[in-house]
Amino acid sequence: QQQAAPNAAEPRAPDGRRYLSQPLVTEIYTADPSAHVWGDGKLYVYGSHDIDGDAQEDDLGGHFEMRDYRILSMDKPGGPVTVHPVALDVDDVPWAEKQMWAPDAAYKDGTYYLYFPAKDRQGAFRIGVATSKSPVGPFKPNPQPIKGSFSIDPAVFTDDDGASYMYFGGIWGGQLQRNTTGTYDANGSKTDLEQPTQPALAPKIARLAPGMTEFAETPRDVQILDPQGKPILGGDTDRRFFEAAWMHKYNGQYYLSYSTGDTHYLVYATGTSPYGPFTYRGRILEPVNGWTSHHSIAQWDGKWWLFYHDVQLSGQTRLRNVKMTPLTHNPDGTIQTIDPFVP
Ligand code: FUB
Repeated sequence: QQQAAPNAAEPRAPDGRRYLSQPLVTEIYTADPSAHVWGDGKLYVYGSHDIDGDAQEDDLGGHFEMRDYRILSMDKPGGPVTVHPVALDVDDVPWAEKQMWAPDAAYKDGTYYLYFPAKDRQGAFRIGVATSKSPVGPFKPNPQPIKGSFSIDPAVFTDDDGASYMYFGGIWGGQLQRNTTGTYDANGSKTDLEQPTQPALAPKIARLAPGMTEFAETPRDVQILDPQGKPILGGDTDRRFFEAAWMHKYNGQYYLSYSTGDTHYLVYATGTSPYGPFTYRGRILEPVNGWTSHHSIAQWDGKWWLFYHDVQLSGQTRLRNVKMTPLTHNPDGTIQTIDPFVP
């Protein structure tokens, strides 16, 4: 069989590999896509709006200097993508100083909620909430961060019974390791617990109060176990939680997925309750072109999709672009691992 001639214009990764999918938009840099389908059947992506700042790259993500949010929407898979105007700017958030990182959104009773992490003036990440009557904003922020919130990467999951839960947290620049006592410790470890043979730091979960703007309970740890039922350890960097928690429900099972950060995998663990415990099952996405990997999983138009990002457009860690690709659950409940490149 004859091979198609390679297309010189086709974008390739620096090592020559061809990309599995193309950026959803090219006019702005976008990352950390949290995808949702609300009542109108369109798909909305609530993500980070990456910008090119002055900060040097460092291990704590100081080079992610985002200041606002732009929401994307699509009417149908493969159709045109609309980039909506600024939905929320850091200058409109009284408590926030900088670094508007990965957000998420929820809908309840005619109101859309945007949840977002940002650093306060003490340099501590907190999680804020803003509301709008439109899925694309503009959003009006509450004057204070959510009481009891800390760290980054909020992901809000609403269960079939209407209860909503926020998963959140991230180590290293996400500061989970600096929030182990209930108070932010600016002098705490830069990375993690620094105890590789002890259970790794866990993502957090808190049920949201009916008004969706406060925690209904003190955040608790989400336990992630290996298939033998033992906690995943801090030194198990191919499987331990780093950041980017996401929850989806499939066939009555709860799927917690997350990024392993410095080993660059998106992985998942399953359980029978939104609180866990969750058992590690495998990888969803192999490493992309770029340091960070952050995703969401949503059902749309009768199919399941993975939303993720890489740095195809810029080649720079700080300037990412979101993508989407079909995701498949196997009959035994496992997820087929996706390679972000084609052979
Ligand atoms: O976009 C800034 C940070 O990078 C996110 O909060 C992390 O999940 C990582 O993608």
